[in-house]
Formats: sequence, structure tokens, C-alpha cells
Amino acid sequence: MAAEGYPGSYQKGKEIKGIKQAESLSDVVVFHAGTVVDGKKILTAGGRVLNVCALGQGIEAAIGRTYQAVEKISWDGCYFRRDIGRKALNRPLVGIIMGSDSDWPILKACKEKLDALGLNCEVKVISAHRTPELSARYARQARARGIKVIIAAAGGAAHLAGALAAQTTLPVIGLPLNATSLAGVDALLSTVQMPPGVPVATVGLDKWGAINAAILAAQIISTTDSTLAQKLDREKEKMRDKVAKADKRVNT
Ligand code: RP5
Repeated sequence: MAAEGYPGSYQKGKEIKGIKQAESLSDVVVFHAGTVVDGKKILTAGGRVLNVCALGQGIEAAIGRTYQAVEKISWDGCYFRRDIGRKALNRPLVGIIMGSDSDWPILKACKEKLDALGLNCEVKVISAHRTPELSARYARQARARGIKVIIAAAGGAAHLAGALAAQTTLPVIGLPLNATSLAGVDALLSTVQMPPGVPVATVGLDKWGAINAAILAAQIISTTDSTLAQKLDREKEKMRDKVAKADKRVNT
């Protein structure tokens, strides 16, 4: 108990009910300061704040579990904020980076797929060649900012994905685009053939690749988010149903 051995004198306060029950919820910890243990009771000792933390499969589940515990804690005049953790729900988990705004018509499909899967993303124009410092800074800071996967799209001599991957240990998905008279083969080859130690998970060209980049990012994040994993399972089921219907159509 944080309150045990509380230094100095204290004014006996009101009993905090529920901390024992909250402790019996798995994956929940209640930190409390400015409290004292009086026999079996935990008393407030000056109107301090309790900090309730929980683990969960994904942020939403963790927030739900936290408030389950909060509901069990009470004392006269007790109140609690209902918005804690909400900001984390809106934080981008995927960074979509493109070499030019001329790439956006293709990248829209990637964002739309992420939106459909309920994954927040940020979209940025950063060029490995025209803004190399910015590209390095973005990649170096991405993990600390909460980004889990970077999708990097570029056409021509496309070094963006590789340049970002050189600066981070986050997974980088490379999306080659058809932007020159070489029809995307230039971008594909410059994105895919990375030297050992700096992997770039390269998807197919253009719109197909844009959609697959979003799904692959979701699959990576779903390894620690069971709600997202269930959404992805449902997507696969829909595809299976569609193929089954098509099979039926051609056989009737
Ligand atoms: C790449 O060069 C960009 O990703 C884009 O695909 C291509 C052409 O860029 P703009 O000249 O249209 O800006 O860096």
C-alpha cells in the first residue's frame, strides 16, 4: 500500500471504499498518495488524487477496465474525470508519408482503408530528396510520438521508404508509385531492394498497394489489439462470402 508508512501527522479523513475490490480486478492498479491505512480502512488524508491504471487489449479496452475500477471506489464528495485517456484514442498510430502532394490521389485509398478499420493516421508530404532533414527528423521522432507503423509512398527514384527506415526501428511499409515514364518499375526497384539490416516491407504499386499498405499496417498493430484483430477477421470473412457468391453466380 502506498499509504503505509505515510510520513508525518495526518488528519483522519473519510473512508475510501472500494480500493480492496478494485485490487481484486485483474490488471488494475490503484496508486494513492495522501492516504493512510487505519486498520482495514483506507482514509483520505487531505483530499488527494487517486490514480487508477489498467491494462487492456488496446487503449479502448484499457480505458473501459479503468473506469470499471473507478466505479467501485467511492467516498463522500468523491468525483472523477471522465475524459482520462480519451486523447490517446485520437492519437495517430500510422504515419502516411508521401514524397509529393501529386501522390495524394493514390494515397487517399490508403487513408480511407485505415479510416474504415478505425485506425487514426496522420498524412504528411515529406521528400527524401527535397527535404532530407525533415525526413530524418520525422522517422527519429515517430516512435516517441506514438506512431506504430510508417507507410512511405513515392514515385520515380523512390528513396523515401528506405530513408525513413534508416532512421527508425518502427516497421516501414514502402509503397511504390507509377509517376514517371518508367511506369513505376523505377519506384518498385528503388523501394524493394534494401540492404540487409534496413528492411522495408514493400507492397504492390499504386492503388492496390495503397490498400494493402493500410491492411498490412493494421495487421501489424493488431498483434497487440484484439479488437482490431477481430475487425480484420470480419474483413476476411466478407471476402470469403464475396468469392462464394461469385462462384455461385458463375455456376447457375
Ligand atoms: C517523388 O517524385 C514523389 O513521390 C512523386 O511521386 C514524384 C513526382 O513528384 P512531383 O514532381 O509531382 O512533386 O518524389
